[in-house]
Amino acid sequence: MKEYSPKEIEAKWQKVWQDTDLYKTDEDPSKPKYYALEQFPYPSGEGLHMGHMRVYSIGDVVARFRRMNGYRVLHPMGADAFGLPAENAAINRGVNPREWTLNNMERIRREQALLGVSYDWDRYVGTCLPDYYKFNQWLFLLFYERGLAYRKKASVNWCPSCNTVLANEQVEDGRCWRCDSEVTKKELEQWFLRITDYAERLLEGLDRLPDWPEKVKAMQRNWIGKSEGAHVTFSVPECGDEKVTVFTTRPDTLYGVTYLVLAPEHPLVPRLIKGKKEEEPILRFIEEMKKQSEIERTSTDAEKVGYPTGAFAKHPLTGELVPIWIANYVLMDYGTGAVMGVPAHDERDFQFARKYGLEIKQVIWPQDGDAPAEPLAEAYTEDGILISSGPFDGLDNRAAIKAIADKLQEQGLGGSTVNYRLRDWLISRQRYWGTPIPVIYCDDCGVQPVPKEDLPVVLPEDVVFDGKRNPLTTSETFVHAKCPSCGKQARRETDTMDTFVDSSWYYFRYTDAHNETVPFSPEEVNKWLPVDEYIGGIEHAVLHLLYSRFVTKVLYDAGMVQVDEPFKSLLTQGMVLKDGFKMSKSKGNVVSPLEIIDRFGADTARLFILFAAPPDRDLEWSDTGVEGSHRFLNRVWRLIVQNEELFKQEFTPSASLDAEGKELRRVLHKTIKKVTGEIGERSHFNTAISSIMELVNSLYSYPDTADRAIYKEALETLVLLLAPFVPHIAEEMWQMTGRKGSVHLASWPKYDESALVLDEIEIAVQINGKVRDKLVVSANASRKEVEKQALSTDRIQGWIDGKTVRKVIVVPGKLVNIVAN
Ligand code: ANZ
Ligand code: ZN
Repeated sequence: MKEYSPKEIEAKWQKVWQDTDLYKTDEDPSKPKYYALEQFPYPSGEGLHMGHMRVYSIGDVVARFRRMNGYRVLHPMGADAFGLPAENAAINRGVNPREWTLNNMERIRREQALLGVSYDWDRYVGTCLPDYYKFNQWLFLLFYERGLAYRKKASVNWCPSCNTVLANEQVEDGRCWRCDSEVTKKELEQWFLRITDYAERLLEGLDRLPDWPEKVKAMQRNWIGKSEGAHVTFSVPECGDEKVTVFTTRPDTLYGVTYLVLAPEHPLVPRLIKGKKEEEPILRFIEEMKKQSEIERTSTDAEKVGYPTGAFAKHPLTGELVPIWIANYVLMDYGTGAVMGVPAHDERDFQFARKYGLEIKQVIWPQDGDAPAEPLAEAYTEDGILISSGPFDGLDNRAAIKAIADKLQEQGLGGSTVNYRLRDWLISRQRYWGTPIPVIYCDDCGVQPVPKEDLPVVLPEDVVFDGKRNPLTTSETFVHAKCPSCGKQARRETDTMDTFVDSSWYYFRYTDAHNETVPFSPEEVNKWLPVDEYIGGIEHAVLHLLYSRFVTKVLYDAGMVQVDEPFKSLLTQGMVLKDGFKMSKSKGNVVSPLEIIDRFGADTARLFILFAAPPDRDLEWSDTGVEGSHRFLNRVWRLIVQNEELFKQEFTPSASLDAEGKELRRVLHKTIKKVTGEIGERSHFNTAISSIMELVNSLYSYPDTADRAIYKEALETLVLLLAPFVPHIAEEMWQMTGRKGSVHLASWPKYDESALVLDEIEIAVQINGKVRDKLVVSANASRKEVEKQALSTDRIQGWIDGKTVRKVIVVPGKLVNIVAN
């Protein structure tokens, strides 16, 4: 018998598929569209790991399943190819970052192909290639024209090890997302994209994404951090009535304000302390605060440290004077950088007031009645009735939130407002291996965007990589440019873009990958978007997924796309673990996909990975599991090879099947139904596979004497059901069945609901409670009929011989109990 030889058949079919362009995107407009997308890899130089293997296997099942179900499917691949590792390789090993990256891209592409994935390689997108990053620059200019790209001096996150600034989204617990170094602050002139303009729409859009994991949506909502409240404006009489505005979520507590607190970095601070005895120590304190991280400053158990400025502010409604302090727990980049202190009703303020002996004034009281005589033992943060609040006394505090905000609005002293935690997206990077920001600085004309017809601004090669400065600043040819407006000598921007800009729109580019004039044409993009299933890691829950949603909304506003949410459904795949830990070099528990493919074949590797867990759960690597998958494929293989003769024969389906034939038909249709639902509706590939395994068991135990037509049909259907999971062996077996064409273009089997109904069932026959026989009866037989049949079998006759039957109990569908003595 022909042996199952994965090496041979996998290489063979991969070549055939490539030579026949089998996975070229079907553009037939009469078919419904389906866009299946996996996050593209970063070509790091380490090749494919198990995480990749998992995500591509999942995506490939989705794409193949949809193709067989009559969809025109877009299933593209590319590489997210800019970024630091290429540049670090240049610094440490003197290699050329471009060559290094291109080699790695080639390698990962080769390794992806070994998995037998069904990509349309003609639409390949590599973000470091000038024909792609040209349009990164084009889009930057679009943002600039729309007032959504701007430059400002800001205190930004600086990673001393990566030698570059980071976006807020790239700082995790005060550390660099890439290298884990502690992030510090630096004052720099930087480019930002105005994502905050879209805060509300980014929130609202989440409500229209029922097929996204709740967890990811919650993380995005939390990141955007919407908070409803009010602005309240105090004035400082001793500083020429200078205004200080605070943001509060509790304007109802306004009459309880006993002091103001400014962030140490607040611009008013130097003027408040000028020439006072407080100036010296406060300036020292401010310097110290600059070194503390945001986390240290704001966590509730962190020590609250403050200084009085010696200045006073006037309360907007009472006209009372309250002292102005500065303190570590107020951050400059949240709200207005200033807070009104209400110690009676805010825990942090309470601690602060206790520590520094500031007045605590209660203005909300749980009951309708007299004001409290006792001082508060802790902050009262519940709802209640207003007291000591002038004209608002007796008002329910919820109503007072609005009433007081309205009053402030009326008097021009503030009013209701919404605040977001989200900050604008800082995209400048002081690094070489990225998209140059297309801007020129002219002494006479100022900031000049590079005209679109001059794109791309190409990365120069005459640069020095010494790890001490941005290499772009060392290129004479790059830095000197002509002003696009007046033609005089000018200076080119040397910052490059955050690589998350590159990946925020690549899924649009796939729809029109070779367009040379625009990033993509509306016509092509609208044929495919939104992405129907996007598969990737949870680590991008906020970063990539938030940026992509933002960019999509801007392109929607610019009329370039018809969707304002790019990813209809999101599948975040779990991790691959070994011995309970995430596979990683440092843990030394890495299993290489290529080794597994080499030993068992890609089909076994795919089957194992898809069978071991549902896609969104963590998966525990198991050598015995891999061997089990391999044995299963061998078992299927033998089944098909054994029947090669059968496939040459034609059968006319018989009008009435024998009992075994009927049962096989039932199992077959049950399997089709199960597999179809598990792939198409729930993405539970593991349970789909286990029901295919049961079908294989039924085929093995099917008697030679039973109906052949249904047996042959079941074998062929088995091959179809396996095709999305194990594409090579399925293709080979499909040819053995004598069918023409590729199994991957064949139609997915349909199930017949009426075949699922059991028409015969097996029941037990007991005598005095002990099982003595089994009986096959028609599923809709009456009690009387069942009783009659049970009493008439030879075995039962033997058991009751010489006894008197006292009673017969029939439990429909289960058993018959005969009482006899
Ligand atoms: C007075 C007040 C009274 C407050 C009260 C709360 C309770 P979220 O929900 O996070 O938006 N706050 C405002 N700006 C701040 C800053 N830059 N740094 C630190 N704290 C700041 O919280 C808003 C509340 O956090 C605001 O409402 C303000 O304190 C404080 F009984 O104002 B509240
Ligand atoms: Zn100029």
